[in-house]
Amino acid sequence: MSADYQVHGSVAVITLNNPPVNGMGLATRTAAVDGIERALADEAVKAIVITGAGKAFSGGADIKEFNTPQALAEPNLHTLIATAEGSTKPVVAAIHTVCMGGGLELALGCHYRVAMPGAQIALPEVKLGLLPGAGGTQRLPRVLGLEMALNMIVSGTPVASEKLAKAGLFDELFGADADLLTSAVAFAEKIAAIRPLPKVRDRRVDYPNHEAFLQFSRNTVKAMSGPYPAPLECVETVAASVTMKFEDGLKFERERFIHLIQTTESKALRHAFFAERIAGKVPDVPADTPVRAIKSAAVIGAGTMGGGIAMNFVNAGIPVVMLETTQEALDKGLATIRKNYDNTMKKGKLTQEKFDQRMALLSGTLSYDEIGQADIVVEAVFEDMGVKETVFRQLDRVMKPGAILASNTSTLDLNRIAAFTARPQDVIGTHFFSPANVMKLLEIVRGAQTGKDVLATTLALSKKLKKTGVVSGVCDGFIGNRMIEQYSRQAGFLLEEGCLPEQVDKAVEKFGFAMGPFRMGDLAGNDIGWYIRKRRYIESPDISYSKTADLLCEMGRYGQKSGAGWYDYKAGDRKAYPNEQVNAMIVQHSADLGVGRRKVGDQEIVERLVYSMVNEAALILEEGIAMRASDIDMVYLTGYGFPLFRGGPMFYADTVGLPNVLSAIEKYARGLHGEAWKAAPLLLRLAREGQTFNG
Ligand code: T1G
Repeated sequence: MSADYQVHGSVAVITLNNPPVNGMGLATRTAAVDGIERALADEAVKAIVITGAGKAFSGGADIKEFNTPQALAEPNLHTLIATAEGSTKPVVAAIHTVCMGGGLELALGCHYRVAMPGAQIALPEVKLGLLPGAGGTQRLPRVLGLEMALNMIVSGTPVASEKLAKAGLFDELFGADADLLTSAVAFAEKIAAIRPLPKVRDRRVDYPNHEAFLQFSRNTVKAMSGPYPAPLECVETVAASVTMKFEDGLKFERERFIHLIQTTESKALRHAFFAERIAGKVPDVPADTPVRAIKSAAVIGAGTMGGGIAMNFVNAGIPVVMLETTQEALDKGLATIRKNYDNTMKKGKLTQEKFDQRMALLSGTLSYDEIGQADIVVEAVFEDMGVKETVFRQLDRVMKPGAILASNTSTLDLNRIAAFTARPQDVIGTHFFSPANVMKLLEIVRGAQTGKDVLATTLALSKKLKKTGVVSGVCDGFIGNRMIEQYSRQAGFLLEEGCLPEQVDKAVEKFGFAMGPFRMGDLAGNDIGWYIRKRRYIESPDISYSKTADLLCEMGRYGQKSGAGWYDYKAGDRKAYPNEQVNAMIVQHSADLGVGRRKVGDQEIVERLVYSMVNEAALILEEGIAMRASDIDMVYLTGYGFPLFRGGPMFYADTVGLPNVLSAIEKYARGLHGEAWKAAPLLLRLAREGQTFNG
């Protein structure tokens, strides 16, 4: 778990070895420094090669170590790089597959760099709310020039090594069939006696009139970086590579890096990075659980959801047959998909060849008997248990043994749906979010009898469909919709107490949500919530709701699809215009309830919408519906437009401090509709113990 040392002829080879991506944690840094010192002490060694084992040269500093003592413990990354650069024998970085972040910074500190084609080269720190903190902002411009280096650092986007062949980063780019170790050792022997040793730090960055370029860069980056401080810090530190001496630039970079690593935005981005990766891990389903082959799919229902779902499979190269009840509905569904791809092609994001390939993977039928051989079938029909029953009884009849039977239900009891079949172990929930071909989130609902291999297969499939798969247990609304239910309840109560839709939406959008609850309702369709509430009024009469949203639907104002909802919409214009009748209805409803309207501040609006979700999430965690708080964060970051720079509702609550969240909840429990504010036991316990949701 560190670095291996071997001598090949007169060349010492140090192989970074910290799976999975040779993150440069303390043990790896220590072993690499020891290796260089051992090579320097060995008179038989004339040159040194540093490379990486497995699937990377190095993915950079070990992010898991950040904000812990190990991250800065000696030898830190600066010391390792200085040891390589200060070596009296030439050090060659032999790069393959992935060379990123601190890995590239180490390579830049070496005297020479050789690489295989196809390696991903990047300084992606900005994506973690950071900047290259081990000399990258000072050395990369000295190799690639100011503009190319600035673009790579501010975007964090990987560049394939062969695209940098002529940019001066590599002293040699080997052929695709070369053996990297053999070629790197041969290169090292070739340059072993050359002096002086070339050091990137000795080069200069020449860019005439650089101030004008840097000012233009500042203005451009400031305009696009939103709430994130890192992009602009990247510009300022890269600027130092031109305006300061190397050592001063290095010092300045270090200062700004240490500032950024403490920011909430960076901690949120790092939290999301790991949350996305751990979401696919299920403690009782081993990583080597055998998965079923998914080479073909069927989708029941060619409506908005069914069409979007089908596109996911087609985009992943999996043939799909769509089933509808009428030729007209089927033709409409297929035509919509064709139009979507056509629009993408018109935007230049899809070639004609790809368009044809995808359309060739798509077919339709009216007969259940024609879908039986599909490896997975996803039902995307009307959200009504009776309709689901009819469909699943048919699927149980026609689908081949071993086919996975998936439901796209967004709230209904998956165990009841599974019970309509003789094979509940093959039934699972795959809750896509609209538009299904765009939204990354896929809630994977694990039924009481869902087989472990079915769950493992569906998790693997979510990756193939480029979705973020999050496992949920069975409850009304699963994770996302169960929480958004509380968010919507509070939004309704706020209308009764003194707010209008525009004020609530603006407050929540200022907090960072992509869209407030009322604009969202108009987009998704207010009648969907209306239908679910009517079911809930019967099933759970004890739960109070504001009737405002029902009154809106009784006015026939279902949202954008009916041309009017909480707001008015004009043809071809997605802007939401407040409507006087709706606002009058809201004010009148308060009077009918005998509720005196009052001025409500933005903070109360945000607290009531976000903390009501956090409190419900604490119950979801406690009931084991979600496996971990970070999964809940992933649901909201990838499916509900929660602001990424706040890390998700649970991370945000941790940032605010659970005792503060609890005291706000206790305050609202004393107010109107206090019945909606019963603090979850888990929240009470964690707040009392000074703990956090994300540990
Ligand atoms: N540190 C620790 N673990 C890492 C890691 C890293 N840098 N990169 C990846 N992992 C883990 C990841 O959590 C997962 O773990 C496994 O590796 C596979 O990852 C001073 C401060 C390298 C392109 O930002 O972009 O250097 O789930 O599923 O799709 O200037 O990982 O298996 O337990 O993503 O093949 C800068 C981040 C760090 C690169 C591989 N470097 N990583 O993609 O696999 S900061 C980065 C990636 C830094 C210096 C600064 C990708 C990848 P597990 P994966 P992949």
